[in-house]
Amino acid sequence: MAKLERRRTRGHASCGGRLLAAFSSAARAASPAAFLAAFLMASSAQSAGAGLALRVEGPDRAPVVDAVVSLVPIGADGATLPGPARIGAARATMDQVGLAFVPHVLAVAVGTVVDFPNSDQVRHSIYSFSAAQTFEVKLYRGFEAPPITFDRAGIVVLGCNIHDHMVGYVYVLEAPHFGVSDEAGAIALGELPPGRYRLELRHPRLEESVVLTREVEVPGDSALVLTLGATPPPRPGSRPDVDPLQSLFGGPAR
Ligand SMILES: [Cu+2]
Repeated sequence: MAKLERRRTRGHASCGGRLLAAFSSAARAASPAAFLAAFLMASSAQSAGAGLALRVEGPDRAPVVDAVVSLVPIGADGATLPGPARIGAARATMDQVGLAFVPHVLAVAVGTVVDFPNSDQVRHSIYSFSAAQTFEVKLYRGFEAPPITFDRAGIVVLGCNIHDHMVGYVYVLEAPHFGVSDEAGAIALGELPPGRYRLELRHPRLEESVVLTREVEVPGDSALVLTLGATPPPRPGSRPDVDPLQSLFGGPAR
């Protein structure tokens, strides 16, 4: 078990600029006691192979969904290396299904083109005020929205002007390896080149985008359990404030 370094960035609602720049300039938590419970512990199971299977869980060992984990290689001098652009993952989709963004949390590499289809029968009007990508697509259905290129690292918070409960997140990352934990808390990062990596974990419902970090060795650390010291609150909007049928037949009601 290792206590991990943790740093804070500004709140994600106003988080702008490049994440890495924000990280490097971010002061350490001013009040460590405030986050005494929010440190990350890890245990590793040794086995051969260069794959890395992660599981994110809370202090009660329950799986934690929506955690964003990224890995950046560490060079011989201890500095992190710029990650190569992801090959074959330059396009991603953030759908809208049942008055919710699907997936709730999307992680992409810088430069990824994201499509925003609307699979609902009702029209959505989506927007982001986040500095990393400010945009608005007014009322639309189906595939009417133009794709958006996310070319700045940062956290982009999505909303809908019609349905206030709708919230989604796009994490735009400069790391070459990353994933988002599923309902089982699992992230499969697949095969990684041997070496040391800086693992960073973020969660949209960890206060002020606390960034939890630790070092990982590949091969060696083939299966890691990342245990949060606090359980993130449940997803917002999991209980829509609008009945889909009411919205469908009554127009775009709130
Ligand atoms: Cu909507």
